[in-house]
Amino acid sequence: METEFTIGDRRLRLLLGDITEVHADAIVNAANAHLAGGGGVDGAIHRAGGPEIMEECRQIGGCPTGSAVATGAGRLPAKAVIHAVAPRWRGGAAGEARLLSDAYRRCLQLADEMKLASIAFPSLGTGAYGYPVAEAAGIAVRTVADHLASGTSLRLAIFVLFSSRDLSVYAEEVGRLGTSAA
Ligand code: AR6
Repeated sequence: METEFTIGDRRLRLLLGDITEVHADAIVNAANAHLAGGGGVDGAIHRAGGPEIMEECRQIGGCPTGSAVATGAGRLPAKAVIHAVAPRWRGGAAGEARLLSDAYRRCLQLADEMKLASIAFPSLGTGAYGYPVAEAAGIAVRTVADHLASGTSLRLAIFVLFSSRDLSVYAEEVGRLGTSAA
């Protein structure tokens, strides 16, 4: 299932599926600050991409919450994996919203620095880190849409959602932008 919207001459796509199977220049990982691997998206990306991604993560050593770092993509159909660290949900008064939007923004900046044309995001923070999906989706969609509207190398951003419920929550947030469905 797939829905696409246009923002100027850029595209924002919502997709139900497994991010490791998505073809995009950059695939974003929902990592932790130690870049140590784990479950969820992180486990899936390292399993599918092979050990060289973890080797690069070890050399980088870590990444602060609210930021992101790039590595190669191993066997994945991408040029880069961007490892983003979302905040753990602590009730909402611990700066979570800012840290989550910073994590998305850093991914987008890194993609621009690498002059990439497409990027695929999972729903950062809303699995093991417990960020409520309705709130996270609003931040994710607005941050990415703002970036697509502001002079970027990116032509396409994809949100890869892992459940139809998450997909409909993200679709509702995209609907609020007032963009046109393509
Ligand atoms: N493709 C797309 N989305 C997925 C996939 C997949 N293959 N697998 C899970 N999801 P999470 P977080 C969804 O827990 O909350 C790890 O252990 C999932 O259903 O992967 O940022 C790390 O090492 C959920 O909607 O990331 C960290 O320690 C979303 O992806 C910690 O979890 C994010 O869930 C990060 O937690």
